Amino acid sequence: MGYRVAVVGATGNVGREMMMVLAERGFPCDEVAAVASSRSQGSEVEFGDTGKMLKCQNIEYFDWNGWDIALFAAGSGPAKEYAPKAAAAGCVVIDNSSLYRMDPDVPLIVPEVNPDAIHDYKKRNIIANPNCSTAQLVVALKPLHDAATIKRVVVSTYQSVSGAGKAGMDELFEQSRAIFVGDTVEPVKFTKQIAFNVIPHIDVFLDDGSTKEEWKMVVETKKILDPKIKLTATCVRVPVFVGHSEAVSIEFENEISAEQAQDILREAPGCMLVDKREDEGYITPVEAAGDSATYISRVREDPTVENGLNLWCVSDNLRKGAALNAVQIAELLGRECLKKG
Ligand code: 11C
Repeated sequence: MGYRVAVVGATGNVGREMMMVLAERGFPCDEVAAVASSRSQGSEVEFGDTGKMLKCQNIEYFDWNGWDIALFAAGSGPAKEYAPKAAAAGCVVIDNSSLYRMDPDVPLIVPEVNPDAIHDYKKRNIIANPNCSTAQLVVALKPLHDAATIKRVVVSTYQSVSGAGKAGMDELFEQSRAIFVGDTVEPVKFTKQIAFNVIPHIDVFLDDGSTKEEWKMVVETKKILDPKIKLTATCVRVPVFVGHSEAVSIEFENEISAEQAQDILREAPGCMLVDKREDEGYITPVEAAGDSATYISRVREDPTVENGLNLWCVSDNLRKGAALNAVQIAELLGRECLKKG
């Protein structure tokens, strides 16, 4: 016996990827519903590569009773309106928006890092999925924190346009084409030209001069991994379609060599170490896209601080950063809390 699973926001980048990951991993589904806004009602989405087409159901009239799990990838607005309704009907919500992440009654989970937090789902029947740039970072940090206790992290991100949805991907494509044919380029989704450019601005500015994306990396890392870790981030949008990259500098309490860190990361859950000091001995977003791993490369000692390491971390933001992590949470929930059969 399996679960009845609803994917909310089924026509978006992340919703489609959720369908793909559920099918690919053989998640035990008795039934899957594609749920979307009234705009998508009647359109069809494929359940992974199975050929099975699902007709989108209008979220306004969706009856949550009898559904076990809802994977929400519809943004904060629908999460605010519909997640409490689903939760009240007994359907456990795993929400990909930022809305509930810092709610003390909602666990924020990366299964490789803080699986024990799953039991807190009962407080609201809602579980939060972290921001994509946080998810891959904590997968890389966790085993190193266990080994040598992280004091401080400085991270610079190189985030792909798919983080801004399909409109972001279309804008990169259209602008690149326009520049080649000599047309004018007008930014719409992004604040400046993204083709052949980089933009140090993701999400809104906060009073202290940081952006909300940078703030999310700080507070989410503390909630998932350890509130004692100090972290500072600079988040940058780059003209890459899929795959977020991060340059990470870490200061530890205790001594740890680059070689020890490589040995630890080679065995760590969710991590894939590709670290040869030669041409092509590292991973770029083009290789990480479509894959589940958090790739780590360029591990080296940082001689400018005591017990410091630098590394490069790349992952598919639509998978580990969103859909895959949500499905892994559903798997964990099934194993630990909602056993069937
Ligand atoms: C981006 N990280 O790349 C964002 C997308 O809080 O879930 C995901 C935003 C979030 O633009």
